[in-house]
Amino acid sequence: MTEEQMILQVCRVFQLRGEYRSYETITYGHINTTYKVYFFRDGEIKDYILQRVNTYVFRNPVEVMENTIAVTEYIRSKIKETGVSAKRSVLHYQKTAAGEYYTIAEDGGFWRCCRFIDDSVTFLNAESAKVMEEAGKAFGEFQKYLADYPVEKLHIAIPHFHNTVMRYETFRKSVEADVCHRAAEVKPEIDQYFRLEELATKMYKMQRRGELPLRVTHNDTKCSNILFDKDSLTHLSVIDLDTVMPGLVAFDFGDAIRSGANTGAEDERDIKKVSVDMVKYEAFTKGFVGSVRETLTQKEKESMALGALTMTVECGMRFLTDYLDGDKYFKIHYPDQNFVRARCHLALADDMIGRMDDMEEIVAKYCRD
Ligand code: GN1
Ligand code: MG
Repeated sequence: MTEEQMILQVCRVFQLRGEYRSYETITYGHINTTYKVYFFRDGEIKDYILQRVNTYVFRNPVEVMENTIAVTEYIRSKIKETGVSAKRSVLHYQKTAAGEYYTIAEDGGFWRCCRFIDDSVTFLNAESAKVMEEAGKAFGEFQKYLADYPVEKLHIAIPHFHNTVMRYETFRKSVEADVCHRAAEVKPEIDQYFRLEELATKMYKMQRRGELPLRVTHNDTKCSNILFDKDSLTHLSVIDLDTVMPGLVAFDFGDAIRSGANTGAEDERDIKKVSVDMVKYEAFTKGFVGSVRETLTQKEKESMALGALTMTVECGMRFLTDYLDGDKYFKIHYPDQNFVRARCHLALADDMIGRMDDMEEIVAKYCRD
């Protein structure tokens, strides 16, 4: 069966009606495989997003879907309470004839499907400060909508996801096992990650001591996980709810800065191009902190900038771990991409360390306003 036949078969399981036109592959995500499919119905094009969930990463995809639907519906009802239409602010997942939000296809794949939100766009890198401020609002509001969500009802999609201490343990094991014989050639980078260990595990240890509260967080707050209106660039919906779990608010703040405020690409080879864009940093802070500041404790406010550094080191170290393991986790588009990503994150972390005082001051400013 060709890829296209497979896709069409899955579309039919999700009861998509009309005349199938075409599909395209969306290459933004590093984990799941995503397609956009076009149908023609009632005189117009209807488009949908079809995803094959990565079951190597998500060992229990049924639970991931339960979380996703529960959170989606919770947010939908919160938005409706405000009297605003939720049509373009939350995803609408398709059901199979059996009433399920997923199907296991002939290829053994775990598939899900949702409507494409009309006139929406997403960005790999926040293209402007305006987009970053909107991104901040999107994740801040997401946090607010879920503030009273019953945490105990959430499945833990990936245990220890942002447990930086555990991530270091895994990294250490991969360095020792060195299954692909790559450790020698990347020794300087390995050493640098170990030098950052104390600083990068500080936040997790604060949480363990009970100094920072667990909240319902998104945990993967890349700019590409937000849909924006293509004309006004205002935020519409937060997407990719696979990792919604209890977490620290600084994880969500921090990962957005790691991904959205880097002056270079996530896999920038020329590390001279890598630094924190402080205009974008401030724009995101304004949007995010502006939405959540009333709910934050003093310690949480103080942990935001450290969250950016923590997420940068942790994510970079995960890329390096995967490089050492033989690129099993993150999708790569060229052979040493995980290594390049890891080296880029070291440069970004280094720049953040130099700017920590300014980063903290900017958060403090928006906490006061
Ligand atoms: C992955 O699925 P995607 O591409 O949004 C990863 C995140 C990383 C990110 C780095 C489940 O996110 O944790 O921060 O890549 N997701 C998972 O770009 O591991
Ligand atoms: Mg994801």
